[in-house]
Amino acid sequence: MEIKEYLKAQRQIVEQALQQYMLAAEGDFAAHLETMRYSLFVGGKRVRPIFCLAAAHCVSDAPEPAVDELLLPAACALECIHTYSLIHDDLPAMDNDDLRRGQPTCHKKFGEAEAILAGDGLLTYAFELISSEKFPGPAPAVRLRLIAVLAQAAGPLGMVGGQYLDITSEEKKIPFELLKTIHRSKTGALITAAVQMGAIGGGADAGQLQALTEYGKAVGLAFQITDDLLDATATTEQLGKTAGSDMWLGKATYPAFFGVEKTRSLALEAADQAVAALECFDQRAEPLRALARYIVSRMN
Ligand code: GRG
Repeated sequence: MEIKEYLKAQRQIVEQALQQYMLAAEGDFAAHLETMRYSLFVGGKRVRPIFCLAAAHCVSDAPEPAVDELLLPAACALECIHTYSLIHDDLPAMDNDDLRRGQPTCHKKFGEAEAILAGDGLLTYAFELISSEKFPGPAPAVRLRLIAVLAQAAGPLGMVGGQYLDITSEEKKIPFELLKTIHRSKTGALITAAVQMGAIGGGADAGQLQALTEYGKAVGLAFQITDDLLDATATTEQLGKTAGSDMWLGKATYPAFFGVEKTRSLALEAADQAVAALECFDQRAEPLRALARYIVSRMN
């Protein structure tokens, strides 16, 4: 299957699950729930849930629909946490952006306090999705491992810590090592967690989990290098978010360190490393291989 068709099909599965598992905007909290739903359903590539399911398919012997049934709430949890991070990242106190996923950002649409709470709601609901027996999921011990992996990746030594380093490094000349730490934690940690959660949920053995972790780290880096590149080279229309914002905010990026051409080759190198980490897998890893190549060739 072509990667474009594969992505379309997987996105549909994720979209349907998000509709199924996300709280409806009704009752006493309807207005608050609507702010969460707005940012979640306004668009998005759904890359993290897709990585999660693809990693599970790569190691599990069960038919794909059965694997999906069990892991979709966890995959949706990843998208909830990612969406929360975008809402908070766009706030005036952070990157102060008006546009996200081609539409007004959550605080532009609903107000700042409402947007902060939309993020908080999505972050917290993510853990309900994985832990509550209301939702399908693997055995309790496996759920616990998924929760630990996700919490660690999203928390102070992962995405939130990376955001802190990013925000406090603006307008500063930082060493390349620090830029790598920022990319690894701010963006890479959640993508690596998505792959690891799929692997764990799909029943990976220790060797498979190790290989998929290497893949996740490399693909996470490739993703953020490409994000840096697109910010510097694509248009606001193509991105659905303000282009060139890294430069305006005085952020350290790969293009700022290496220029556009070298950055492009570093992104490809990271994608190659991701593919190389999958050497021990058979054709069931083909979607993961194609995803690694896709994320460095994407246009948004
Ligand atoms: C806790 C107050 C508070 C704030 C935290 C954690 C955080 C704010 C921000 C996370 C950092 C962040 C937004 C990193 C950027 C990662 C990235 C490359 C986002 C774009 O992801 P895509 O391209 O977006 O997958 P779509 O819209 O397709 O889902």
